[in-house]
Amino acid sequence: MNSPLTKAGFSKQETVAHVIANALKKHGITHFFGQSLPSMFVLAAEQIGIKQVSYRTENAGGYMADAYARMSNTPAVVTAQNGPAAALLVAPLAEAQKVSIPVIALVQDVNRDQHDKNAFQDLNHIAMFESVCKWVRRVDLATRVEDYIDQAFVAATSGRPGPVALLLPADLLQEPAVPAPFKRSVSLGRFPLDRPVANPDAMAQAVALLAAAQRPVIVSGGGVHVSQASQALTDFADAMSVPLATTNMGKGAMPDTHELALGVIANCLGPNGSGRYLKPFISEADVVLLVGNRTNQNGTDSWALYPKNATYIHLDIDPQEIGRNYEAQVRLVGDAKASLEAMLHLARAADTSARKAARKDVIAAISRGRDRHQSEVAPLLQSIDTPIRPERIMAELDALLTEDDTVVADASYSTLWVTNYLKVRKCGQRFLTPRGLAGLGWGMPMAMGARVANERGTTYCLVGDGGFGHVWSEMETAARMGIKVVTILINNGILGYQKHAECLKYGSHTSAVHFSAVDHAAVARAAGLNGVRITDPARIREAIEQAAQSSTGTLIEVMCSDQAYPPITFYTPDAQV
Ligand SMILES: Cc1ncc(C[n+]2csc(CCOP(=O)(O)OP(=O)(O)O)c2C)c(N)n1
Ligand SMILES: [Mg+2]
Repeated sequence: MNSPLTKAGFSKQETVAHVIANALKKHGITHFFGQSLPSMFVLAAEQIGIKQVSYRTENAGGYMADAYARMSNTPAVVTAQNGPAAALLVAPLAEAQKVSIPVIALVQDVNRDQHDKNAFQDLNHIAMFESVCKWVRRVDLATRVEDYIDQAFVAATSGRPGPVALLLPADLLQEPAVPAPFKRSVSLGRFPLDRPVANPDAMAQAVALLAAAQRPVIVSGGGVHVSQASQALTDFADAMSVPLATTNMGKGAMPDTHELALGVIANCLGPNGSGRYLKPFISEADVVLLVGNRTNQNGTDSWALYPKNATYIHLDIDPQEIGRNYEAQVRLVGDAKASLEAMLHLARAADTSARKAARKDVIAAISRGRDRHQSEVAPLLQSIDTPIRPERIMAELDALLTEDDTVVADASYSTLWVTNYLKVRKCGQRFLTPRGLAGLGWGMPMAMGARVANERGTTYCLVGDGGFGHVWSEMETAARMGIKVVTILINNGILGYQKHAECLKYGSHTSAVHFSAVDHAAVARAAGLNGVRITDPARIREAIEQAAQSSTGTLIEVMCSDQAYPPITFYTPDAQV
């Protein structure tokens, strides 16, 4: 029997799919995350040299795109089929929406004459995506394709960036291209697309308030990275002699070697927490400058950390975030980097003598707080216990970390080990965590997307065994696509956070929290990566070193204690839970 696949190689040219591919190229898109669909688009894109980074599940593809955008400060494109595949993009787009990351989802839709007829895999995609995207549209006319692509890029990258979805009917993609009435040639492939500066009077007021304050503090959130404002923020804090703390998402804004760096405070206030002895810098502040900070639950220790009587100055691109939980006396609506650069000029011209006079005491107090924490955790960092303590893993990783490295963590405890124990080496160093929604399993694909965006240094990823179970299949993708990530798996045999929280809150746990023994290192090897299992803490460092040197990705499975609790206030004795 003759094969039904009789057509010669892909020969179509100048279709609507080609117009889309060319528009992406114009916007600087060099990679997209996909799994062959919409086929016409992928064929056209590969034909003109845009690289498809494939995924095994759309979930993972969306997280790869998210991290790619976070690392490259360019919008990232993920593609998927209509129906079930589109539905799997909802979770990653929701994360991107929460953390203001421009992910552009190009999703196939059924043929234009098949809507509402129970066509195969038809769904009301617009309604489905609307709650997790900034902008959702379907393009129905060949003449309007470039208009819609540009609108998608502008929506994703301007103002408060965020995810968008553009639906592409399958039949439209095959139509011949028609010239658009107006030529479009400007590239929009970066974010923030525009950098509006805050009101000059408000900025002057902010600088004056900080200069005159007794105990001022700056707390930056993830918006600092979205705006690439780390250097501007560090320079401003330095010029004003104001200490700077970050949230989990803001980690990396200032090097920990800087004398005014407080590090992550709010989510590290429990036993052994790095923020414990530095907490008064926030809780007793008289003037607080919030920068790109959503004042969310984790970033405020459930809104218990911030002082009631302080004066709040709030800088954000989204006016709605300003004053959301803490009434702002000074509203600074603008791009963080551009506004902080302008504020730096004001700071240099201002009388900051009182701050300069106070600086010595401030840095002495910071250094005392840091030393006290270090001596408290030293036994854990050097622990020779087996099963192994996660803190020991973090100490070994921290000893090897360089300023070119990127660290990605999964949700659950992995995020907290990373934000509490790893030191920031340089301004703007990235510690990526899926902390918009803290969905499990998103770390490993995020590390892959981060690696595709930036191959400098080593890309480390810390995951728990529960979360990792969501995405084992992507190890094959990493091996096939040559994406090198050093993944450190904390195998504690349990859904740790889940089990511990249930025990703490209810005095018991459900039957779902214990796993049977899994040889993850063997799974990694079977999928084409290096896989090693570590049971002796003395072997962690050489395993990481070898993995960093290998040209292939590695899974280092560390057999860990199931009784290690990260340093959140939830685990403080007598905490109200
Ligand atoms: C997608 C998703 N499902 C469920 C949860 C709820 N949850 C939070 S932490 C956790 C346990 C995580 O276990 P593991 O990945 O092994 O990490 P560990 O806490 O043991 O280090 C669960 C089930 C979640 N955050 N996201
Ligand atoms: Mg676990």
